[in-house]
Amino acid sequence: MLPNGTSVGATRVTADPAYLDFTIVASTAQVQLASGLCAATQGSSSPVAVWEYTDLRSDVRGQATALDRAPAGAPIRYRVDVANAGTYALNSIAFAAPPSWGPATSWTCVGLNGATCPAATGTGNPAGPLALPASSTLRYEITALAPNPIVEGTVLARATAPAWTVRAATSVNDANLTWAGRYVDADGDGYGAEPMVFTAPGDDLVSIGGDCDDSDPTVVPGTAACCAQPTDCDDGDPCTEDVCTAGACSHSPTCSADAEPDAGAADSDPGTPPAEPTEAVASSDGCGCRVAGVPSPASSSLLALGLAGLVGLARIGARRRDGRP
Ligand SMILES: [Ca+2]
Ligand SMILES: [Ca+2]
Repeated sequence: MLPNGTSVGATRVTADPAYLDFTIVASTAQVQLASGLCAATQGSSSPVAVWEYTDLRSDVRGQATALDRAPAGAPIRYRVDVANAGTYALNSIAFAAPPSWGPATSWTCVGLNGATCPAATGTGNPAGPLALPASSTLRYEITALAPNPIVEGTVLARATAPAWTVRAATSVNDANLTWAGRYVDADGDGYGAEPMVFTAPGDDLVSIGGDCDDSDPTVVPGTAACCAQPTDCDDGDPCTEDVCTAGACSHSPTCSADAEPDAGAADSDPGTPPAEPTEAVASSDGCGCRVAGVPSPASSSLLALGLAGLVGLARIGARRRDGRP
């Protein structure tokens, strides 16, 4: 509160560093620097020539933290704290923290230690200018969608004090977050679980996926328990086809074994003979198919040999009945 007849003027001097030049007109005045030191007193009505000035030191610090990992296209969150760690209240703090891969979708803001958010919530990228009392913090929690398909990305959170302040060495204008596509490897076998996630760096991340069981380090891609290709599924049976689908092996006969036709079922086309069932059979040269009830080529040959033998025996018997040797 100023007594009657007192006025205070301030002029910004654009030197390097810039400073504020105060002029005080008062019958009784005491000029006290923000540092707390008394600069001058005046007991008359003459203006106080204030030739001393103090640097307006600022110490704005930004910090960025990733909060989520998510597959392509899913929401992820990151937190950005903007703190005024200095001893003066500051306004006009420039602020932005946009994702490089696309705009944020929404944000929330909480004021800590006396700070007041410009708004509690918002859409898109949050932005300054911000006003912060000394030793206070604004905490933003920002939501964006992970890129789809996943690409590498960055978040540059930048909080900059007004240009007429002198930045303290402890100021942190820029806080960077880097994001990339990685797989989470929970069992430490070097292979991560699918799907790939968009994530900040972490010790449990790897660049190779495909782990069918990320709780068991003995299950890794390239084995029958976690196949990557059909050769991982070889069961040694030449009459089955080995298939790898989504990390799991299956084995199907190389010939389809259709069920016998239902005797009670009506034939929709009497002129068409019912399909003959087939089955897989092993042969010396691999695996083949034959129609059920019809001898395979191999068994037909054996039958022919057997019939030939029977004919030979009949002829021998006939000769004996004739008295011939
Ligand atoms: Ca693993
Ligand atoms: Ca595993």
